[in-house]
Amino acid sequence: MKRLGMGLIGPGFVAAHHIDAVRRLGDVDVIAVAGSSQQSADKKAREYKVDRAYADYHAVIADPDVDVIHNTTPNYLHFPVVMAALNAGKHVISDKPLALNPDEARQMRDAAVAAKVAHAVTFNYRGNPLVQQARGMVANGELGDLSFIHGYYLQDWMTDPNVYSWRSDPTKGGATSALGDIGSHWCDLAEHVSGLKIESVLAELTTVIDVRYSSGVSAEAFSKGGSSERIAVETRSEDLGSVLLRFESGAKGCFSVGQVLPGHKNDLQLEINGSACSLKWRQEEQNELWIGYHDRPNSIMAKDPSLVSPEARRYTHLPGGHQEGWADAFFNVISDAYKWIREGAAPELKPAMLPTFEDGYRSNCLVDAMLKSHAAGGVWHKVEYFPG
Ligand code: SOE
Repeated sequence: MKRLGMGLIGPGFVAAHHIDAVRRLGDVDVIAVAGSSQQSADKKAREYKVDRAYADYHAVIADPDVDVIHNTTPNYLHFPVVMAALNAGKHVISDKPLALNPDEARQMRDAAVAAKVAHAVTFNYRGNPLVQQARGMVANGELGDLSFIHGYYLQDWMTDPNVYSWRSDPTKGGATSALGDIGSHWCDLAEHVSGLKIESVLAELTTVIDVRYSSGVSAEAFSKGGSSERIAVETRSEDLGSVLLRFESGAKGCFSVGQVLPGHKNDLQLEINGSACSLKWRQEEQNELWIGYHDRPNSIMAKDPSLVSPEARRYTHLPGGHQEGWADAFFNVISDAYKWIREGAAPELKPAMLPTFEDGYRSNCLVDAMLKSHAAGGVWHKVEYFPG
């Protein structure tokens, strides 16, 4: 079997996990990385043990040994990088949010479909076996009619005002912070697991820390603020927010996001209540799925290949009691993307779990509706989305 070549553009926090995941596949070579300068690219190439380092992302895209581009750049570069890769006929795996706004994301979706290549967005929480177990249970009708879909995604790594990165800079991160960075994951998961689409939203957003102190160097996610000399920068994008949801089926929902909530590290929770039972999955305890009943004791399903459905089983890698984690779920998404590539990337062959640019575009539409709802004073706003 021909080995595939991978090229990575934008080596930040998550880049190492893209590289680990493709190396774990065993039949993909990490050919090259591109950074913002030759110096940073060389440094990352040494760190990741990659032979080729480029200062210009066009060079990775043009490299004939690269079949698949992984885009891990700051948000404002997603559009030019991904469009250049698609124009060159390369398969693309991009970080979320797919784009700065729905218009860009729609163009990226359309270009990917026209290029007939594989396209994926790293909504990586889908890759967890118990998320797929929950999705299967809902799809099989085991929950009955769904009434309420709710939860949160809370973090604390931006609590320190000395944490300043491109995410807080609207020219680089976009108009949104918490919603785009982590609310996008929650909404994707809620729609993916429930099988229902959010029809309209009502958002209340806040910027808790409205002045941050920049050292001039963009901080990686989860890095500490540090103590070098800094300049004050006003931040306008939300670091806290709550959103009410109406689903197309009539089901209701709500979720909160926050990046400045001490003690919450990567605290994503999704709960779905149906007429027959409820399900709850929490990222920080991802090897357990809570099942709630009205007329018998509640139970916990462990991530155990001998207990989960066959569809979920293929995303487990270890026997019951052997904890799997964030990187394993991330690997599952990358693995499905390469499976799709190997099989020719025809739309009908896409693995059901794999999030694509269609999902990335949809996510941009959801966040945009939330921003508009808040800007209008917290009123219901219909999601504007044009399926491909
Ligand atoms: C930072 O908030 C971040 O790294 C996100 O960008 C990721 O998508 C999420 O999985 C973990 O947190």
